[in-house]
Amino acid sequence: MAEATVKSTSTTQPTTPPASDNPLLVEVLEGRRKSVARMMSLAESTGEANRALMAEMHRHAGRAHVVGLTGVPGSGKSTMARALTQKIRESGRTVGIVAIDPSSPFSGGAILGDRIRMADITGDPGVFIRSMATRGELGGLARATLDVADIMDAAGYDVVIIETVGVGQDEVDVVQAAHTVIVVSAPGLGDEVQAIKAGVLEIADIHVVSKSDRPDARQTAINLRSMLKLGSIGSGLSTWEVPVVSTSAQNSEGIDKLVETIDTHGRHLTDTGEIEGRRRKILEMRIVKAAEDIVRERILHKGRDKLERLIDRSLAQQIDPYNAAAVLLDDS
Ligand SMILES: Nc1nc2c(ncn2[C@@H]2O[C@H](COP(=O)(O)OP(=O)(O)OP(=O)(O)O)[C@@H](O)[C@H]2O)c(=O)[nH]1
Ligand SMILES: [Mg+2]
Repeated sequence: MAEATVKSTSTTQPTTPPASDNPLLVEVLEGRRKSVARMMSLAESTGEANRALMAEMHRHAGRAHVVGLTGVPGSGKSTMARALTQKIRESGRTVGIVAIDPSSPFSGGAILGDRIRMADITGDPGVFIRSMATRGELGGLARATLDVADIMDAAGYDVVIIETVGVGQDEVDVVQAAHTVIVVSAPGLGDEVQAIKAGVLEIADIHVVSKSDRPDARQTAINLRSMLKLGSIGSGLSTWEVPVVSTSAQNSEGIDKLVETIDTHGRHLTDTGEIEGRRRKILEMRIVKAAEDIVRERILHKGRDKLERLIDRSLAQQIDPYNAAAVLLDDS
């Protein structure tokens, strides 16, 4: 793909960090696609050198409107991300999409039909798409995904969409690192699937019923609205009234309304000052996750010998796992 740059049109003004003397970061800040991709690969690996680079990069993020998109597999998230991106691009804003999703059509390994459907945004220099490979160490994946979102932000993309299946605490944490959380419900899902989602329904700032071209979509919207009314889902403290928006990405219906609702929510956060509380929550989660990564790296790599000795002692019943953990963390 041709080298292209993007320019932020965002209006929020964070304090300007000092210019970087890291050539890769300078190019990322200029929005050069190849450098953005290279930095994302670095974000996916761990290690102290990369951590220092990510730390510097992080100081340049904070302008983008980050939108989380979650919902069970097959609920229509990727299709919706694409439709949203097209609509947002019409307003001149640029979009980054990061997906934790092995089966995502963003991965490039998707079936032909998906490739064709994605083609309309993949050639657009104002759009950057990155799929995160699911790997063993989920904690690391969550951190890397948020770093990748930050890189898009630092590179000047105005809106960053994070797509993730909302199963597992890490994935829920990732999507909650967004300013605006969208929970996608497809019509006709059974109770079983709804139960899996129970914890996820309440993190929504916006509920979306996807595939509204299907006859059972109306009932799904009615169910969600009644759950919201009864207060069985929905977050307590905000003055934001969680809306239910029906969309058909296939027929391009409701997408305008959804973009409008996302923008309204963004303004609501700034106008009410709720954005501050949200930023604190996001930072708390990220600091804790970064600390977990550091500790895991220390004890599994550098402290390996000490860990092995403690396992030996535990096996010989000379120490219990709790005291072993305390010993392990001591000066590790
Ligand atoms: N009828 C209809 N089908 C849709 C619509 N949007 C998506 N689909 C179909 O639903 C299926 C899943 O769509 P995806 O966008 O891949 O869903 P996803 O949530 O990203 O799926 P995973 O990434 O596997 O979790 C595909 O076969 C789509 O063609 C829609 O608006 N209407
Ligand atoms: Mg997907």
